[in-house]
Amino acid sequence: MRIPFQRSLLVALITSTTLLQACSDNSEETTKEAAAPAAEAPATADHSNHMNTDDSADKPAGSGITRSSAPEGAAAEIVSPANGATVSSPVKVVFGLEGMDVSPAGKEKENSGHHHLLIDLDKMPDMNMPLPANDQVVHFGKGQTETELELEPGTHTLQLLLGDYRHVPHEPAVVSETITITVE
Ligand SMILES: [Cu+2]
Repeated sequence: MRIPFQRSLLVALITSTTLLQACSDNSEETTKEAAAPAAEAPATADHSNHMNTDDSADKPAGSGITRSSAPEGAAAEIVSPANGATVSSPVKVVFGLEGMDVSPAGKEKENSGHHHLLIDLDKMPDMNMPLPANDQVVHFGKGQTETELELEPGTHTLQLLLGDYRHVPHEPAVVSETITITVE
């Protein structure tokens, strides 16, 4: 009369381990392409192909991730340009990070992460999964601390969001304030 409870627990464990591995595989792929965010799209597509036996599990897999913890007082800041500045394109953006170290994606290291620049992004991405890579969420997975941005004339918002070695934001999220700049 014993219920095979342990077996179902085992299955659940194996399933979640497999999903986690799938996600870290993806992180490694994106790491290599980190300097060229556009190239990350195929990697993302690969990821879903990978998982096509289990598509419905995509979301639970994301929310099952344990976020790396950020130490108290950790802060990201856009050092330059200043909030409200009028600049010309290309815009040099300098990233600042306090209380943590910048380290490249793909390598696990405590209290560290790499920068992501959120450009004209209205809604924060899901913090419980690896950040997407697109024109508005730019990864600096090599551990870069500045960039040159081509921006159209007009006003733009910029914000930094730190991600861990898997491109997952920390808990609590290390984000800068949003700055608004005008490009001439
Ligand atoms: Cu990233």
